[in-house]
Amino acid sequence: MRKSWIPVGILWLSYSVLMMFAVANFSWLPAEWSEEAHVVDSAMLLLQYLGAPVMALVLAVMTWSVIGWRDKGATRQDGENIHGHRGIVTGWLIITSLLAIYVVINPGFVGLAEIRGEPSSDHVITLHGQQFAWSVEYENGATALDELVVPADARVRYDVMSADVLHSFWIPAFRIKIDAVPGLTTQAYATATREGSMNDDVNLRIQCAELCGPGHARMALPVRVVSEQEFLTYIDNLKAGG
Ligand SMILES: [Cu+2]
Repeated sequence: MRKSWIPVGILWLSYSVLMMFAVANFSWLPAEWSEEAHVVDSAMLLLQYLGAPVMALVLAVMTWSVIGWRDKGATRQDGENIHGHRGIVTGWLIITSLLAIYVVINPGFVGLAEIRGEPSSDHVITLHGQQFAWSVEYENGATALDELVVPADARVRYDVMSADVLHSFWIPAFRIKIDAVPGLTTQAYATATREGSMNDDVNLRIQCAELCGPGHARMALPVRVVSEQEFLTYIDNLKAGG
């Protein structure tokens, strides 16, 4: 038994290296359209790096259970009892606790401070969620139901409200998400980095991210990022027309 930890160790190391190589070289994350997105993406990346050796250990033990610890048919009895090992248990607790505390602080607190620590904004846009649609209210009072238009290179504060049940305001391309809670106004910040629309990237949309009823999956609204000047013209026209 003791000797088989050598192949398990080799498998663990190999799987870890392989997985970390995959994390480093392949990105499964969608394109970033906001300044805040990199904070979330780098947190995701860090968690993948930290998770790789853990998953590798599980896979290594599983692989060796199939190959090395296979019951060759000689016995049909319970295996040897394994009793606790104080050193392993203590070490495991200390290491995992330290890791957990580390990720709570960074990227947890540090990332949150970077995304929403600075309460200033160039524009405020209010989003009203209700089963099963979003309506947009701009700072001049103009409202829209067909799309959300936001200025590029400007920090926008999104005030989010709900008229009925819990919803969640989420723009995947911006990597921002905040619950829409009846009776409360919740806030999120995002600074769009370039112009574009849902035709360029399907993630450039508001998507409800809190199961709110049968129409939940369709509770989406296209997002269009335009220049600041275009944005101001748009909301002026919207007000004049509406
Ligand atoms: Cu929903």
